Amino acid sequence: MVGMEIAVRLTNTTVSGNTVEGIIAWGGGIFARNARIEDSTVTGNTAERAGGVSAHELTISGSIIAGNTAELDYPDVRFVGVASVSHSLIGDTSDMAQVVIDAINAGVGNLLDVDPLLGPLADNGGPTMTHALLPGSPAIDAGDPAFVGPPYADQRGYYRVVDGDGDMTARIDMGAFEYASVAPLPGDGNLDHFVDGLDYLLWAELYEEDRAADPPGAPLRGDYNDDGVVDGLDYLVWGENFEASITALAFARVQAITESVTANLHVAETSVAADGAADVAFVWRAVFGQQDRDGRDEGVGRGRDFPTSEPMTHHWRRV
Ligand SMILES: [Ca+2]
Ligand SMILES: [Ca+2]
Ligand SMILES: [Ca+2]
Repeated sequence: MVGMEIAVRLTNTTVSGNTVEGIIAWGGGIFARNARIEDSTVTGNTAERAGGVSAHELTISGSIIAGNTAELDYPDVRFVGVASVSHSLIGDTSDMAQVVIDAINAGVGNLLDVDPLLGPLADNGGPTMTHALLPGSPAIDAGDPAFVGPPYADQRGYYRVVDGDGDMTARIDMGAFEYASVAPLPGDGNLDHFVDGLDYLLWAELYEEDRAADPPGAPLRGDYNDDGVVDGLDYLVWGENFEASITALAFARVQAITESVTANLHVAETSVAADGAADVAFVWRAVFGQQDRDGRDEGVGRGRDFPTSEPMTHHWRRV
């Protein structure tokens, strides 16, 4: 078993359907000495103890840890030592000491012992499967109200800070999935809802970028026609969509459509590979420079965080 000295950092990631078995099988979803879970969803994992997450030092922000199961105790979360929890939902605090629960309650914006109303693991758009937030989920618009990004997209690559409850105020959701969001406008490489000169600069910077060098599933900004390379065809897409924008009102219309079709989402495969293959979850993060709407460009760049985790006894599902 590997794990006690490992640090894991997840951003915009779903950890779903993992199982660990055995006498010291702790942490069905995540088992680490130091775990940092940001804007992520951990659900449907199983272990003897601590079905969702087991860690010594634990930081959870903007995340959902719910719907995990344990044979003995701590269905969702167990930690020893330091924990910081903010703007997150923990579905079942059973077996956690009252002093710990009190400390989490004293944190900012947490929801304890409530059902996040997650859909099944499914293709909800984007390159990877996610658990959608269902209409009425308490996680909708329940993230940090001050959050503006990065990340600027949810796990699917859809716009991140979106008004999900119709109050005309855009606010990030808890978890890896942004409710009522949409795929980016073609040409909107920096995900600011406008197709403008900044997106041209991004395309120019990434021109001839080789997608094969990127981690699987990572969106390639600048690839505006989604054919895997950044070339002159993407410039044409940018030009065709120049000055397009998407507004909060557009999102409100999308929300209404989303609610009418949610019941038709198909149930996707949720089992983990039986061969025990330990695919390491990758974490990508596109980081762009700050710009303002007056057109002043303060720089455009990008980078990615790669996992600090190594294959463990867990069956990591790349999500
Ligand atoms: Ca939202
Ligand atoms: Ca843009
Ligand atoms: Ca392209």
